[in-house]
Amino acid sequence: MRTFHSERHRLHAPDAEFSGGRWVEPYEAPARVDAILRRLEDRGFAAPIDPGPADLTSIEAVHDRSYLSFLRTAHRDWRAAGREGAMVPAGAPVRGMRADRPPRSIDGRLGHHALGADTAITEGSWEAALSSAACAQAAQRAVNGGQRAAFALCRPPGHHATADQFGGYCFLNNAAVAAQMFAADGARAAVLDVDFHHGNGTQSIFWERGDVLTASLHGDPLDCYPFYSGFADEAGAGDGEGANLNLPMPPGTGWWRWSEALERALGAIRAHGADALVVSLGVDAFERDPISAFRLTSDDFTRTGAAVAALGVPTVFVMEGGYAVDEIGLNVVNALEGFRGA
Ligand code: Q9C
Ligand code: ZN
Repeated sequence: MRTFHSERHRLHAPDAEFSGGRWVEPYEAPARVDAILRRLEDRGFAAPIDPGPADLTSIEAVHDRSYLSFLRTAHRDWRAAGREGAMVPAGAPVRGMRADRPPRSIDGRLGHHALGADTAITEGSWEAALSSAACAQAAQRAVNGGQRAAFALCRPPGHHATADQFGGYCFLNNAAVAAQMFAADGARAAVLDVDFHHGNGTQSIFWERGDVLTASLHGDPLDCYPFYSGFADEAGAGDGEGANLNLPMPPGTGWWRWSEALERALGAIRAHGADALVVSLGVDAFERDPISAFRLTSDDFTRTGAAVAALGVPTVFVMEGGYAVDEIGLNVVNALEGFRGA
């Protein structure tokens, strides 16, 4: 299986994350990728391929122009306003306020496009986000060209990013970009999101589209980030009505409950008639993930890969979350090998 990776992900590496009332080492850090690369090599995967520059066409098809131009110059505008360091929003247009009037001020624009304060924008964040999307694009092209599957080692991740908002460590929705490329080629695409957190960005991007099915397995939003999205009654709207499936599960969920939900999602993907699949491959459902609450074992990721392979649909794996750095490589490679071996 070809894997795509860009060293430019290192351009996004904030010093700290505000979490639980204090500044901590960011959970979403370059070491995650180093660990995955090491394990891919150990297990005999071919050397990862650099994707080259990103193509803006499919990125502009899933994100607003105004959001992309905000991201492109955000840190420069911040510096021009006399600020230093990373950009973290101090406010946002919450209930009762105006989200329909994009501000001129950089502080205002920052809040306007933010999902929360967990994701800092640094000088290199835009370049890193582009390189991440480029990995998803290159993997999609490989599969579109006849490969059974490909792995995009995306960092930063993408599935929380909406058409016009960043957060949950995400800037550009890499999985949505890949799915959009399949759809633009006339495929019936599906996105299966197995990251511990609800794929709110992917859901919202395809909310009114019936051509791309979105299905997500995740921690119940009553207990888990992103809290305000991911409930079972969110089914899509308009042409997209019935083309979104949320499978929230309680903290403590292990393989038995989780695999049942996986089978439901796979059933929906079959019923959709999908002929192209994008897997948002987060491995934070792992039992020792530091910010998540499910109990999948490393072997459960092998089983997951095998279950996905049984669909028999050309598949792009897109890296999302997973914060147990000591085991992230094992869990990712297990999923890919489970798929390959099935
Ligand atoms: N400081 C992904 O897995 N909440 N994003 C952090 C701990 C945000 C996770 C709480 C979690 C975002 C791609
Ligand atoms: Zn996650």
